[in-house]
Amino acid sequence: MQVSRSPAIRVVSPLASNTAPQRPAHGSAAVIEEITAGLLARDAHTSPKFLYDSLGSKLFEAICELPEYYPTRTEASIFAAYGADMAQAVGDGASLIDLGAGNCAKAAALFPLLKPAQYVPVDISRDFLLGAVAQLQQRFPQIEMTALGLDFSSGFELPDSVRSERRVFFYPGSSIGNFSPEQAVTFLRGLRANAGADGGLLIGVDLIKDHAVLDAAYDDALGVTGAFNLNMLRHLNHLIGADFDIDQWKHVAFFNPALSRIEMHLEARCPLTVTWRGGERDFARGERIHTEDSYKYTRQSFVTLLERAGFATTRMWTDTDTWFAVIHARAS
Ligand code: AVJ
Repeated sequence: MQVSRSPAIRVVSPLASNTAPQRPAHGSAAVIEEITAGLLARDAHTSPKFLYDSLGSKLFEAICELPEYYPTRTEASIFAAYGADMAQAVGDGASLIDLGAGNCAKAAALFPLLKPAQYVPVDISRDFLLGAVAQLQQRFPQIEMTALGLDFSSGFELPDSVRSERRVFFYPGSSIGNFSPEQAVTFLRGLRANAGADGGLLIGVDLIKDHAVLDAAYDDALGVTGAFNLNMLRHLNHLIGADFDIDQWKHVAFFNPALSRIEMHLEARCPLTVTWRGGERDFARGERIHTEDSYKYTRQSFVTLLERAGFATTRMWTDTDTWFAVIHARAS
C-alpha cells in the first residue's frame, strides 16, 4: 500500500485500492458472450461488425476518401460508367435491399437509374442509418423507405414491410469479403432463398491485385485505418465494460496470399492485462487480437462461389485495371 509522505497523511483503504472500478457494460447478453468468448480464445479474435459504432462508421467514411483505399472510388467509377447497363439488368420497380447501407450514398447515386419502388437499407449501426435515411426520404419522396437497424451477418428474416416481389439485394463495397469463402456461400444461399425466383443480387467484389497495393489500402499513411481498427477497443470497452488502453495497442494489417485475404489485427505493444465485468485476459507483448478479414477473389473464383450458392451470373462489370468487379446475378 502506498502511503503519502505529505504532512497530511492519508491512508488508502486496501479494499478500495485493490478493487478494479466496475465499468458498466452496455451490450446485450448475447453480444457480451460473443465478444468475451472471442477474447478468451487461444487466438483472440473479434467480429469486424464491432468496428462500427457511430465513430467507427465515420472513420470508415473517412477511409473511403483515402488515396490508398481504392475499392470505394473504383467501384464508384464502375457504377458511374455502367449504371444504365446495371439498371437494365436489374429492371425498375424492384425492392432494393441495401446490406450494410451505412450512409446510403451508393444506393442513392443509383436511384435515378434503378428507379426502385422500395428501398430497404439494413445496417448494424442503427442510429447512423436512421439519420441517413431521414435525409434521403426527403430527396426521394416517391420511393418507399423502410430502414432496418440489425445485424444481418449471421442470417436474418425480412419483416412483412418488405415487399416479397422483385427483391434485389444490393451488397456493394466488397463487404462480402468479411466472410470466409465457405461462410460467403452460406450467406449467399440465404439471400438466394430470400430473393425468390424473380429477385436478384447486385454485388461488388474486390479482386486480387499487386500485394503492395492491397497492403497500402489497409495501412494508410495518415493512420485512418489504424484509428478505425483501434476504435474497436473503445467500442468493446463500452459494450463489455472492459478497460482496454488504446495506447497499449497497435494496428497491424497485411495481405495473406495463402488465404487470399487482408488480415487486420490489434497487437499488444507491451505485456498487459485487460479486465472486463466477469473476466480478464493477459496479453504478451506482440500478441494479437484478429479483428477483420477481407477476402479478395478472382473474377472466376467469385462466379464459382455464386454458382455454389444457387446464383447464375448475368453480367459483370470491371474497371480497366480489373481491380474491382460489380456482378449482377439471379437465381439459377
Ligand atoms: C467494409 C468490409 C468492405 O474490407 O475493405 C476497410 C472494411 N477495413 N478498411 C474492407 C475495411 C479496413 C471494408 N469492408
